[in-house]
Amino acid sequence: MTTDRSRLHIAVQKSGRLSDQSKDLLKGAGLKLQGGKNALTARAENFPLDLMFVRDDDIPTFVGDGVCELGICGQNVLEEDALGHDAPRTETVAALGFGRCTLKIAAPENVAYSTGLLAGERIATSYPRMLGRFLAERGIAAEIVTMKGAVELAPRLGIAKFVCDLVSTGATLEANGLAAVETVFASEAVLVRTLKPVAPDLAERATALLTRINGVIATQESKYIVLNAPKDALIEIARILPGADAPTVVPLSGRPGYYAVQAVCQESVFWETLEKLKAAGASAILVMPIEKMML
Ligand code: PRT
Ligand code: ZN
Repeated sequence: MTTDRSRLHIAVQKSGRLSDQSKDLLKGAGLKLQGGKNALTARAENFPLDLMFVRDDDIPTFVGDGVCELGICGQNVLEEDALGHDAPRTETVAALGFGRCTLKIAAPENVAYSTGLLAGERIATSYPRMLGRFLAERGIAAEIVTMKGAVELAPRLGIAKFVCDLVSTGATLEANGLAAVETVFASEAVLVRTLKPVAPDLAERATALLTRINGVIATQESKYIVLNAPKDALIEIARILPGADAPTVVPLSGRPGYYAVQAVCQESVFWETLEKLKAAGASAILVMPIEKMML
């Protein structure tokens, strides 16, 4: 693949668990994407950015080598790659809040597990470097069996006694008679950028894109809250509002001693939060989504 050096390139997973949300994030940042379903690349019409669709395992290499200035992939894939290099090749610039999973060691359900049981056993995994580090840090000598996929089948096939695999719901482990016993690494999808030099104008565009993406991420969690409250409740209400800087407080006309409070909350607003606000004296509480935000 040759690349046009007058445009930015972002490596995203071609087809898999991160693909749709990666593209949605870029669309949410205002990019109009061209390119068919099976294309290897897609062009943003309204921004100097090309998407390159690759396997998730290749994304650290594409970004590390500087073929793509940016990339979206799981921290699990990045960490496994980083452990194979002497120096960092990519920099994480935003955690994206999707693709959450945990690399866990699992044992057959009928095993009364303790960490010491791993010693001398075989453990099947697609993440040999992270598992190796986990074992070395605990001084455990076990044999790592590297498998590309279907790791959960290893105990049944007699390949290994334990497995070390990604878990999200836990259904796969359960279906294979396995139970998680150790946590090796917690992961989510992240946006990374290359540590290779980037032309100043492209670096500037990358920073502009990052600002937009951070705005999208902030917007996903954030809510705009409006409520009415008596004067003596204002301090307590400001304390309860999650992740809000100084709220705007405006007197209500025709209701002496009462104020309208408006605030952007940058953390989740739960029903529990509303109940607390009500108990503190707030009424007519409205919670609204925020469409765009630039911090
Ligand atoms: O073709 P390509 O190489 O690009 O895709 P892939 O098949 O290697 O990756 P894919 O699409 O399965 O996962 C991409 C990324 O999603 C991973 O690198 C993780 O960062 C993230 N992710 C989040 C997961 C999971 N959750 C996950 N549950 N990746 C894999 N799994 C697998 C796991 O390996 C196990 O087989 O799902 C199964 C367990 O799921 P539960 O829900 O049964 O626990
Ligand atoms: Zn993969």
